[in-house]
Amino acid sequence: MADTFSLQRVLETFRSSLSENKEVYIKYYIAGWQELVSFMNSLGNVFSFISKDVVSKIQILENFLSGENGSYYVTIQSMVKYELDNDLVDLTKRGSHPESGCRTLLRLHRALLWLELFLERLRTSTEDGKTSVMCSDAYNESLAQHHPWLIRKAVGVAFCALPGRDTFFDVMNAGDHTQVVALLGESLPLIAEVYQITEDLYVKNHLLELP
Ligand code: 1PW
Repeated sequence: MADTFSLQRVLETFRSSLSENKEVYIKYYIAGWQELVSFMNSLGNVFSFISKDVVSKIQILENFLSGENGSYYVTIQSMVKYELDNDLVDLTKRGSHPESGCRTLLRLHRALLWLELFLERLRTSTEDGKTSVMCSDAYNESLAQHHPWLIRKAVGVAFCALPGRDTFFDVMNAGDHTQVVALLGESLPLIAEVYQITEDLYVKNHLLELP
């Protein structure tokens, strides 16, 4: 995978993650996150503690996918069924399965909502829009509720160090600003669809509060 970020590739991976019958392929879901990690890394060192956690979550899921039970981890749907049917998920407190696929993916799923809200703000922002404000508003509306005080503080500090809107658009590597906005308009419904499918699945199986 190239280490220069490209918004186009994020779009492509999320598009590939949806199967014909609307299941979500874990392989592409984590490939999408991999792209986002390379994006965070290009924003500078303040983001490394954030990307480190995402990288370790990606790694856990990759290990399941390439492990002996990998065939059960092809889609989020098959993973949820397999782990629940075989009691592989700590449902109320962390115990013998502290790093189940279900709880690991839930962390990325929550973060995906943040990303969706943030990119939507970026897409509709005006020239004087502040990325740090867009980022923290999106964060407060989503992921922050799941983070303890200390993490919220650290994340807030990282946001303050975000580059401005122009740099952001450049780093996305998708042409001039109008083209970036158009591509965001194309990507967001896809990201939102993947998010919603996962959300519905987790609601149905009572998995939204996994410890
Ligand atoms: C500029 C756009 C970047 C969008 C990327 C969004 C990624 C957000 C990840 C925030 C991670 C903060 C530090 C880690 C916190 C973990 O404790 C937490 N992980 C996540 C992904 O929220 C919860 O994982 P845990 O501790 O229950 O294993």
